[in-house]
Amino acid sequence: ALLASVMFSFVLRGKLSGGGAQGRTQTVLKLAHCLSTEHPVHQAMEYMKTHLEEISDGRMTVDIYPGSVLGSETQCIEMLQNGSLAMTKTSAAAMENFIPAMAVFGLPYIFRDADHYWKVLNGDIGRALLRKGETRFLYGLCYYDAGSRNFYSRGSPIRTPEDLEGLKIRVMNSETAIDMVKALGGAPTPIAWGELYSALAQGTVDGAENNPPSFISNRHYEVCKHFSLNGHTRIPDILMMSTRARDKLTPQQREWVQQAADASSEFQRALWKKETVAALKKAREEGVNIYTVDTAVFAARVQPMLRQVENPEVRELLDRIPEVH
Ligand code: EAX
Repeated sequence: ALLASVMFSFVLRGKLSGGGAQGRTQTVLKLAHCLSTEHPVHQAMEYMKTHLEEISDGRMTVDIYPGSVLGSETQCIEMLQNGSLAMTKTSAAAMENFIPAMAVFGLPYIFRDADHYWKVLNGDIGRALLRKGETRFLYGLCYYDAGSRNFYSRGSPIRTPEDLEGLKIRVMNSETAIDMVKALGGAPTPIAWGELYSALAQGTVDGAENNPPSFISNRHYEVCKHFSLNGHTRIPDILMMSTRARDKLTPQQREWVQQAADASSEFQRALWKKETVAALKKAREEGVNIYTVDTAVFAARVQPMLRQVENPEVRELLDRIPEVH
């Protein structure tokens, strides 16, 4: 035990004298987002922070403000644009208001499975989309898995599109999400993520749609006891940086940030699978009924919506995505 503690203090001292920010300025990047600290995407951003401190030898760090404390998803994106915030995590859905081509991710049933989705994200299409916001002060660093989204509800289950008839369903701040819920027969209601728990509790909406980890980490299972595995969309999360903040960094610092982001994306992708399984287990333990449904019936209902896409960039992506193998 003595030897162990001597070795421990040696390692600790070695670290402190070598690392830390002693005697030199430390660059601190401010990152705000809407998720709870239990969410796997928050954990990925914590990982990114630690990794950045390590590879920069303490010269850079990130201050994370979770839980919508600095504003909604859309407000955070706007803060990136005016330079008052360095980074945010946003859903690609909220990004369609800033980068129209991002709307492609909000279209239902366009990916064959998680593997196809990641091939698109990590391939030419995904990489080009991350670069598209630069003229609007938005620099995409990496994607995080946000799984597939599913309907959940308070009163009665949603097992077919007919069950959505007359139900008010919370959607993200996205025209595509609004159109999709309409196409399926529901009444879409945009509400910020941070306000959704109380909207569900008070019955302002009858249900919502999301992935299992989000359903669990914001405790929506306390109110909604029906969760359908209909998997209508796979909309990634994006770690976004303000070009105004990025322009102030040295090339070396930019590289560290990118490296830390890439490492966190890889970390998160593995964590996500585990957390999705754990979230569904937790939901069952909390008395939530989980339904396997005929997804083909949902997919059939949204085909007209897919045919009606007008944006030429989105149309082109819609044609290219099935070709990715
Ligand atoms: O993951 O607002 C939403 O539904 C988003 O998915 C949010 O970032 C939680």
